[in-house]
Amino acid sequence: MEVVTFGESMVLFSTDKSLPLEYVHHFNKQMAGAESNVAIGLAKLGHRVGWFSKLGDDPFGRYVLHQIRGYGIDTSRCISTPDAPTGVFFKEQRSRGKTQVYYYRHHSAASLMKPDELDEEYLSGFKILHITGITPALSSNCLALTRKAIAVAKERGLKIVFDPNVRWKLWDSEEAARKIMLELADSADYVLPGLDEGELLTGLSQPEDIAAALLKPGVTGVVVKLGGKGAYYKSAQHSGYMAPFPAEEVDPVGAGDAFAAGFISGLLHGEKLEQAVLRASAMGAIAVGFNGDVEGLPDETELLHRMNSKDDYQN
Ligand code: KDG
Repeated sequence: MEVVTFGESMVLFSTDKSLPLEYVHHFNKQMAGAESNVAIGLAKLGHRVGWFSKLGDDPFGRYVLHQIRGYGIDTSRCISTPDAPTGVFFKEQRSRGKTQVYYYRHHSAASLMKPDELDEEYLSGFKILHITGITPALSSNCLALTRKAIAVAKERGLKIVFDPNVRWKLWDSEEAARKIMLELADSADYVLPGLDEGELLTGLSQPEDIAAALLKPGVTGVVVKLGGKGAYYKSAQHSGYMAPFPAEEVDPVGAGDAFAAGFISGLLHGEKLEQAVLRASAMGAIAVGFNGDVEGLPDETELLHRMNSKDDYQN
């Protein structure tokens, strides 16, 4: 197996209309969750992936599980519980490309995940552990689980890719988010912040400064995502700007997860940092062109086509 990730996946109710939710009568049911988005992105590219979580023993939990399993992702370590429901959230479309989410995930099944449920042997079978800053924000037990997964991954030689994925609605304060995010960033091999997340973590505003500050001993590479402006990457040996892929933005939610999936895929292919960022950027550009988190994620052929058709990129 290649990549393992864990976190909360929820049922997402979205709408076709650009309207405040109080005026919406019909919703589309989809499945979403940052970590499962990454898992699906990788599985669609042909990688062997495991994802685990705790789901409610309810129809939504079964729906989420069947969806993820349907992509060929190993879900054998998922736990189903009657003690809490599967989380759900609603996505409001204010205008094209501008969305707002409403969570109903407090005390959800996933927030009940705990460290002593981690199957350490299972983790040994993977090369890369992907974590996000969402899981540690769900509960103190989820934070403890994240810390344990990192410790076990390090002990067993897995590389750790950390995407801060700051979700303000889940944190009590900016300070609480910063403290935990910095701890997790310091323990990762690769850190993938957005520009605002980089600012939160370092207090700096320039991508070069943010990347330099996060490239602490033990961290191999930092990639600062700049949205429509591309990305900035830095390792001890290489650094540079990746120009953006041309993209028509329909729904930006999930683009960061697509980027992470592309980046991890690059690492698995043994690519250098710059090449992995190129792959990541192409994934992000494809993903923003579709409504929904995973619907637009490409297979390897489509991704290569997109990468090869990029006009130019600069160092
Ligand atoms: O990255 C996309 C996610 O925001 C979405 O799928 C839901 O995991 C999610 C979250 O916590 O916001």
